[in-house]
Amino acid sequence: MKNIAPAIFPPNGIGDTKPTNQAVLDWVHEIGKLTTPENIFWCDGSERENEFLIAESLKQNVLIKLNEKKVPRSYLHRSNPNDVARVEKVTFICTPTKEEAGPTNNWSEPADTYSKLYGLLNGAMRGRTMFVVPYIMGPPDSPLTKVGFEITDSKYVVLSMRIMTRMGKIALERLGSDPKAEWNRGVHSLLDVDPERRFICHFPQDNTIISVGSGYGGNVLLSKKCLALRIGSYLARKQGWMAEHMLILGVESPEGKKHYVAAAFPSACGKTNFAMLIPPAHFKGWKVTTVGDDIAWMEIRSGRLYAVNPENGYFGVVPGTSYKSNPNAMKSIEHDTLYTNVALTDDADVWWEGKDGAPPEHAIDWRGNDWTPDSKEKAAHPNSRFATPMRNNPALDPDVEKGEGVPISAIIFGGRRSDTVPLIYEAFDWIHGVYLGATMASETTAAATGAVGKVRRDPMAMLPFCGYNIGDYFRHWIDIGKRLTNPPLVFSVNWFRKGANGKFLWPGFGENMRVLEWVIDRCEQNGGAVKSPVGWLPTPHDLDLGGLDIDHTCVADLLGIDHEEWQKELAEHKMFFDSLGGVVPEELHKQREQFAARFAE
Ligand code: GTP
Ligand code: SPV
Ligand code: MN
Repeated sequence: MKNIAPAIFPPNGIGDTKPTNQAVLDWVHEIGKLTTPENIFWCDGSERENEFLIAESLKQNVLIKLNEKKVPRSYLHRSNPNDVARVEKVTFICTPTKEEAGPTNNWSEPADTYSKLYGLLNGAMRGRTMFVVPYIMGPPDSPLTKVGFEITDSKYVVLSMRIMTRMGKIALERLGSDPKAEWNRGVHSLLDVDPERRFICHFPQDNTIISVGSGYGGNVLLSKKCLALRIGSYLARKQGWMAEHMLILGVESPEGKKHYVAAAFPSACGKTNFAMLIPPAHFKGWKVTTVGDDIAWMEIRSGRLYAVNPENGYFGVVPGTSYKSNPNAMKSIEHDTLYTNVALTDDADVWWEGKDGAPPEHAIDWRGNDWTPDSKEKAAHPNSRFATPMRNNPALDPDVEKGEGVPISAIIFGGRRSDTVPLIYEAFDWIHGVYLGATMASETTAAATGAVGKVRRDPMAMLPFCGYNIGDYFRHWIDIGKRLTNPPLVFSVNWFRKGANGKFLWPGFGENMRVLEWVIDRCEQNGGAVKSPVGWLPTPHDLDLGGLDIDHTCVADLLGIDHEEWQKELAEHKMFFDSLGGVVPEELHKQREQFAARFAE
């Protein structure tokens, strides 16, 4: 196997912060014996360590230094062109029985899978450095916070984990020396980045993740989709909380009244953008702040849902990000940012499709080839990403570190739907809301490999991330509702409905404030709505469209319920439930019948 990640040799005082916990030491020893690295590098998260790793990464061309004036302390990484997104078909949930993984997950038998993966890992780090990355997910004083360790042979992973998690000493201190303490074991090796030898496997019953053969984002930053969502959702059900693919935002009215809202949109469907929304000029005095942009961990306190963001940074979609669409994201990624698969300009700046201003006359594209505006290929990969510390965000919510989390007033589900689904509507109650989440669908995006633009059901935006049987997951949502005396209101949104001309009907981005305001009005019990078969629907007068240049017919189309389209939609809900083979709770079947009956009225 070609050594694509040669060892590095730190000076004294770097890479030697060993944990005291014997269980961790034993596990690192075991993986070391298996993978036979040149040396072991124990990360502590310090500035000095980071500088050393960056310098070594520059030497090995893992990173390219960007223009210090234009994007200070920022770097570009190019992944292997065969390795640019999550790969769902090689992502496995390895529970003891297939039934526990359920109908929506790839399942493989744990013992067989361990032995297959150990076979692949055998000698895999020869000539490489094995990094041990301790991290925590969650604010330091939250009861939900989890400790994880990721072993990796990728410097890019270490540098990314430092941005995306609270990494280093903080985790060693939190774990302490109790060998029975709960912590997640993550093993990652690039191997030779061969798609044929790429597997992302989760063993929820062992709190273990093994990922091989990839160097890309959600496949290898094991804190994120693997721990915070797949293993997280499994633990959450067992322990009575929720791990969801949701952004969390705060919204404060001019009168100073503040609400928090969580929203589940599938990958590349607008979470980061919504979480960083800047209200248009018409909404003077309104303020939106970000708690999280991708993942929410929620628990019940005094009958309400409270949410924390387990992450410490944003791993966001780059293309389309501009001062027009998302100024807060632009400010966040102007410095101290690790870019992956964007284009490099001749003055060592970064460029992507949709960035402000004219395209450069010449650039190096994400593959490392010459690019000009006449090139047929895209300069930046559609799933190119930034990793940036959340503290770069000018709109970061002041309570982001609060251990108890923030109280959630509303939950929003939303997908990418060209037709059928209106801009916004509200569920009649919690169980109806669970049904909206369970049946949501979205056109697929570049965030995962495979076809783009195909409508698929993606319950609660968790299809690729639920670490156990989806039927039990629906049941968990229903049970949580029973424990809530003050449940959040539940809404459905669709920023992506298209008109007859094939163009988006809704301007989106900052203008989504108009929809958000209606959500807040509903939470305050003063927003107008009409009862429709799908749920509470605003009329055009209930939405504040002041100062927005949009025609009346567009608004009518955005809020329209087309009975024919909905007949088809309801038939697809049934097909989806049927395809799950009997795991769907009876309450949800009943919701579907009531849905259909309301249309028949
Ligand atoms: P993941 O990081 O993959 O989970 O994605 P995400 O859900 O955070 O999506 P993100 O906010 O990065 O947006 C993905 C794409 O959708 C980008 O190309 C955005 O420009 C586009 N987008 C986001 N919000 C809107 C919107 O309100 N309207 C339209 N038309 N496009 C949007
Ligand atoms: C997603 O696909 O939902 C992401 C990007 O947030 S990744 O971390 O690659 O999963
Ligand atoms: Mn995501």
